[in-house]
Amino acid sequence: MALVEIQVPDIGDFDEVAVIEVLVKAGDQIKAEQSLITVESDKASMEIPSSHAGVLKELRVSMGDKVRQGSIIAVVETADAAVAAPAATAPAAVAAAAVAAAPVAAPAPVAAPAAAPAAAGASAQIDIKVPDIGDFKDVAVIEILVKAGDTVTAEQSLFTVESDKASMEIPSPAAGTISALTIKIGDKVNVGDVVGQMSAQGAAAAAQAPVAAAPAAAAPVAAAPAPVVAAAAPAPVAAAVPAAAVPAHNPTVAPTGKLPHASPSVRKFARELGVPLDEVKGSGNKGRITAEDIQSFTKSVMAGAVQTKAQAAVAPKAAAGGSGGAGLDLLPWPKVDFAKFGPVDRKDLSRIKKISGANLWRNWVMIPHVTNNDEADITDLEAFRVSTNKENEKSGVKVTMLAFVIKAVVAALKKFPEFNASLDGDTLVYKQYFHIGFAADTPNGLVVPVLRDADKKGILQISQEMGELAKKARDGKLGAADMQGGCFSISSLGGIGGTHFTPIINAPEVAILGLSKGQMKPVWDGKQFVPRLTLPLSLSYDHRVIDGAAAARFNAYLGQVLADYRRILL
Ligand code: CAO
Repeated sequence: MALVEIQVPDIGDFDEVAVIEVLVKAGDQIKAEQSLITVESDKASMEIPSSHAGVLKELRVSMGDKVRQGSIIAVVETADAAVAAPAATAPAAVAAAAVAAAPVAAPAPVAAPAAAPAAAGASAQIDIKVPDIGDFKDVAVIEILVKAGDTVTAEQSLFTVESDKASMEIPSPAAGTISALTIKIGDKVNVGDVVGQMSAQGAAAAAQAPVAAAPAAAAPVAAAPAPVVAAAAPAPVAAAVPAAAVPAHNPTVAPTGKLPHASPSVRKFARELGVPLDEVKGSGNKGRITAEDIQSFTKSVMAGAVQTKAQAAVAPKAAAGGSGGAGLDLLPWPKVDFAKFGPVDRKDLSRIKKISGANLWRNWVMIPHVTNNDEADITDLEAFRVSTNKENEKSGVKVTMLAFVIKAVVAALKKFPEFNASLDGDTLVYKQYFHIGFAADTPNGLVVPVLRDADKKGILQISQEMGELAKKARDGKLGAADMQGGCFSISSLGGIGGTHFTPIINAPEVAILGLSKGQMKPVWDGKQFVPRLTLPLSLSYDHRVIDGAAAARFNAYLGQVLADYRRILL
């Protein structure tokens, strides 16, 4: 047994890189060369493998940490005491190091011209060769970004190769015109392979002569390709989705021109499942696509909730109207130069708005929403609330109608358990706990903290915890755990106004209650109109799970409980 510190290997010219994925946890049994973390600079992403097999005793980094060459990532207990070699020099580390070794702004051309050097200003036919790509052998071509006849600039990416640890784009050795590319997707290439020819423009072609003369091994490191740039790929990418990533039944989908942001292993995973990466929405840092995103995309496609573009393309078109209902078939978003019509100001959406926006959009598009509107007579409950607050004035805990509604919702969830459930494919998962989320308005946008075990708490405790969670939300201090595990959500706009609205379901929940402003209304009691305080209840439900009649019963029951709170005891 020996404890080995696993260090970040040589990652080339990158000073500090951010940890964007942690792929293992303490206690895991890991193999040599198994990827431990993924790091990313603004120009490259790479997985850092373990140099040793063993049990991961301690993880020294977490998401967002900045690491550099030599930083200790983890401590691994190996079976063999003799293997405690310095981790950074262990062979497994070399893979990542080799990939990262290229300075991104590599100025030197990467291919050796086959012909004699051309005079400056003239053009010359040169071979396009695979440059020094480190220790990799037989790397697969996964994307071809240009074609014969294309005019390219020096260093423009021509094609992408991928090993199991990294992806890299191979840049053009010079500015000029591509004469031929002799590779196809799936081909395996090695350093020095001639993969095409180009007519290089004068000075650039001439400038390559010295490189041609140099033996391959002596080629400057700077001539190596830049690792793949994920979201921020500067090079024009003509066909970002590897053809292999597009399902076989997808002959008509054109490349998107944007490289999906994902690590090599996730790309590989996507290809294995036939998932078109450019259709997957990334939930990771900077929109990065994770393995979980691939899994949920696959599940959604299998459940019929989502169609790939390929499926949409082959779906029959409706006789009238064009769309068969398969793809959304929408017009492009209007592009307007607003400044033409008056002065404007631009402000980026907040981080919370971006995240909640993406979630709201998905939920709105994927869930067939229906909203049932009803009203509850809360005259007596309001009187009780006011007197409770008077009695508890000194406690500092203010009870609002929302606390009563939370408790009443729990009673309704117990009576109608399918509202306390989530869809998992074709299965409904019934929860035996009652965690209620409530939408909180914050200066930075909407968040939904979750009040746990509402069934086990009284109104005062619910009010107090809700106040604490709402304060945490407004101060931007909610942690991920504060917002997870919800069964049902409530969006209360009652303190602001409105009569009814359609709240958007917070997936994977199946229903959400919207509260609008309680108003005095004349209500007919059989003999006369009497003033009653009525609370509007808007219940949006997932119609795949809940029938309209069940929703109407749930909302009516909720109204009855709020009208006479003693019903909770029945
Ligand atoms: N009808 C009439 N008055 C109401 C009411 C209702 N349904 N609900 C609350 N009120 C009153 C409260 O009694 C309180 O009155 P006083 O100031 O006179 O005591 C006032 O409105 C403010 O209440 P509150 O908002 O502080 O407390 P709350 O418990 O009702 O709500 C919270 C807490 C965090 C949910 C709320 O502050 C909030 O953020 N609401 C916005 C939620 C939101 O944005 N939803 C939209 C999501 S979809 O975009």
